[in-house]
Amino acid sequence: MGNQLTEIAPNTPFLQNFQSLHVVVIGLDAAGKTSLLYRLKLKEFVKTIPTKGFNTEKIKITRTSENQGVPVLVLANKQDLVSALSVSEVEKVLAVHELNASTLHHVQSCSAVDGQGLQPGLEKLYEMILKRKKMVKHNKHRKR
Ligand SMILES: Nc1nc2c(ncn2[C@@H]2O[C@H](COP(=O)(O)OP(=O)(O)OP(=O)(O)O)[C@@H](O)[C@H]2O)c(=O)[nH]1
Ligand SMILES: [Mg+2]
Repeated sequence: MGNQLTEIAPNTPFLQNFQSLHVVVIGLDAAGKTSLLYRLKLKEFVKTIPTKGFNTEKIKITRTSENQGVPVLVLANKQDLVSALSVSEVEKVLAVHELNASTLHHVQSCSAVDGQGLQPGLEKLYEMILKRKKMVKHNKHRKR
């Protein structure tokens, strides 16, 4: 699922100056991707059906030098359920520590049902995107 962050969360004040921050949302079947998207867009929990294909045509995931090291936000969804894995368990099963040291990442607990955790998660993602942009710019200058 690919979408513009500004489209997903139009009412997020800190995103207003940005027109084209692209995010790609990936996850297991029934992880809650569509529910999270609706929660962000409509600010409510919407009953979903399994998504066939992708939510947008824009998606194109390739391993190019361009997307190496892009910031990663892991949303540990369904935290309203007692059976949900905790942040540290999710970190462990996804082997987050194996990400390249220069890949900015954050694991955020959240719930599409009540929306908890989504705002801090997006703020962290935004912060990582800005940091990454600065890192890329800095590296370009150093190579000159
Ligand atoms: N309790 C709880 N249920 C959730 C949450 N998020 C999603 N669900 C439920 O999980 C099921 C799957 O949610 P979807 O949003 O359709 O999941 P998806 O990742 O889009 O699934 P696919 O499109 O099949 O890949 C639905 O029954 C949702 O109501 C959550 O935070 N808490
Ligand atoms: Mg879906």
